[in-house]
Amino acid sequence: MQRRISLIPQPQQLTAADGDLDLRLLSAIAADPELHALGWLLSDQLNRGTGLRLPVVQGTAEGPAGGRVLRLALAGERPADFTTAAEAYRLDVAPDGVDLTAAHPAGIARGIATLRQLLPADSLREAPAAEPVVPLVSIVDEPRLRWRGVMLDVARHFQPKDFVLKMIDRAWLHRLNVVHLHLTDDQGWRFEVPTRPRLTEIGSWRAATKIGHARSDDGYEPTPHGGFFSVSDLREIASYARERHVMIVPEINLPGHARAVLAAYPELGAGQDKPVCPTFGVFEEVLEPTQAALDFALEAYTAIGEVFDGPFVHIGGDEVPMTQWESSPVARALMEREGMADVHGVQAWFTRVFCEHLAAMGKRVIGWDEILDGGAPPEAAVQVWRTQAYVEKALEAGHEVLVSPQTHVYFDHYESDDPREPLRIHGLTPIEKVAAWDPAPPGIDESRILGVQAQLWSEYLPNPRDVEYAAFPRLAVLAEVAWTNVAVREADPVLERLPAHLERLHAMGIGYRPLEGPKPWQ
Ligand code: TNX
Repeated sequence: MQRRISLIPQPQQLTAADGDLDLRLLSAIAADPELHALGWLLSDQLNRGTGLRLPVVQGTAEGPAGGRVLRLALAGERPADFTTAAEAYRLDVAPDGVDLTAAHPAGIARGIATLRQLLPADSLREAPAAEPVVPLVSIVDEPRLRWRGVMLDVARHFQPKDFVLKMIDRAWLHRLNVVHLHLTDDQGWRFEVPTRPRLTEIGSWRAATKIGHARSDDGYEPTPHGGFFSVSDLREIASYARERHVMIVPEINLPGHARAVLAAYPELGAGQDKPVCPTFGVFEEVLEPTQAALDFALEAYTAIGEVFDGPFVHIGGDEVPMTQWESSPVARALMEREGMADVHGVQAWFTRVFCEHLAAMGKRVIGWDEILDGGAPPEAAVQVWRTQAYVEKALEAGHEVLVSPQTHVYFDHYESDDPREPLRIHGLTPIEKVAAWDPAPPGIDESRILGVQAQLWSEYLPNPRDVEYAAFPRLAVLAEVAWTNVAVREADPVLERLPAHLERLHAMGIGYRPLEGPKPWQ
């Protein structure tokens, strides 16, 4: 009988043979020069979890003299960055060594993640706790979708740099390739812009007022809150992610959800002075469509686009109330000058200028699906969180689409209707629903679907522990939905592989939600 190998995501093709390879029989990691950094990361991980020490040496076709090796090699014509082909890899574990080959370093990074899952779960600990033994397998793998992401909302509740780095590692282990940082919202501005000091002096802090979302009886105690990433923090996050071939997509959410900006620089808005929001919801304050507001926004996008060298910048654009613009003489004048059909044109004006500016920096824009309401340049990608109708609308208007429906991938929603579940904003997204989901069902042009992304909105997730509990294990299942073709998923359902995977999460110290039901610690 073939032995059971429980990887998540399931590789597209996996053949197992009888027997194991003990990595202690190897002499080195033999890597192409371009792969040395990844080689050392792998060497360090093996060392931490198993005590094994493998030096990284220059790879050759035969490997270094006198021994079996773990080979990391580039082969074939190099595909463009951010394509599924760039993340394809082949992994052979045989009695005479390990061979990991790919056409692009990103594929090697994905193969390393699979290799780490082939090791015993305890090898994912931070202290030597497992034997470095791997089953003999042959894997040929490539993701179904290009963008497989998770969003951290560090705006509603700030989450420290170390937690962001940990989530990058967890994304990597699950062969996710995007961590989207929601850096600004009504409740806080979370990164330093040296030319705009008030953003972090004022905009990153909020007072201890009662948090009352839609419900005022939610039991949440008022707490003061704050924090932000310095430029050095951002640089550290950027290089940590880059080494792991994980793309950071930074979001500066404008022109709505802007109360933290307006608390710092009230002259950019139309209303009276108001503090950084101590409550959650949708607020009517927006940027006024003035040159000063544009200058501010472009300065902020430039700053973030320079730190994160990935191809995308997220401009937000969700839930922008039109009320202030409807009564603003500045907005009225703009509408007349530009011949806008309605007030949604004002948002479209912001979107267009942001796109042009970021395009000049070599970036692509992505925005929430509300950017469709007034129209957006077709090269902007659209992250659809509302209904399937917006997927169709976006595709019809020529956009590529990141699918993130709140019905399936909002992991800030309840996991069951058990009254012992920790307090959540609303919604119900059990893990079975995630596992059964096809993000690009037949009839949709899959080539225009960028991918899928889970959201961890943090109104009700005040610290990393809460975020972890909400994220896992649903995020592991989502990683499979994003990576693995439907037929392969159906042949070996992910929920049956999940119990073995939970041992990995446990070894990594992740406070995940147990499958049998909530065990809130509060
Ligand atoms: C809607 S999704 C929002 C967020 C909230 C979230 C809560 C989106 C683009 N906007 O501002 O945090 O719902 O689930």
